[in-house]
Amino acid sequence: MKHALSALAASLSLFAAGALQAQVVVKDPWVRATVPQQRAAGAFMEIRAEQNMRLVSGRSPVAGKVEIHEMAMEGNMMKMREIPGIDIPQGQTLTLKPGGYHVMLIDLKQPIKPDDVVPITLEFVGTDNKKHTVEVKAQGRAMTGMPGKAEGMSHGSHGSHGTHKH
Ligand SMILES: [Cu+2]
Repeated sequence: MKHALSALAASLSLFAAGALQAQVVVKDPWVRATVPQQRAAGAFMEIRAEQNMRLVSGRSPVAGKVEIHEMAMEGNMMKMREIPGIDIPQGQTLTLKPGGYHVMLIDLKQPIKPDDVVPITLEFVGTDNKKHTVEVKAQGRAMTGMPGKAEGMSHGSHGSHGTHKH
């Protein structure tokens, strides 16, 4: 009995240590506010990994599905496409931003308005093959007031994505 109790105490303190030491830290998550008829929206953020991590999937209560996308040149057009995951080396920060990697919320169940709080669950896999789940609350942001070169890359060429816009 004594052994069982000390084993329990040991596993509890291990658990506490794991919980305190975040292996992935997400900063400044936001989702582009939608325009009428738009059924998908890009989510952007900074992700810092304290150990080697791979972002592999996501989910959100506001979206039918969540994909990981990248923007890439196809011929002379900028297009986005789904990718299986993004590796983040230990100690590095991956920036998801317009014109680059992003998390795509698809089949939106409701419009996303500026200042909406959009919960997104991100799933990472570490080198130990363990899943790490991070809950973020992304803030809705309107397209206006978002200056930057990325904005100039028209997403009108998103043929395969229908009404998809970033
Ligand atoms: Cu996308």
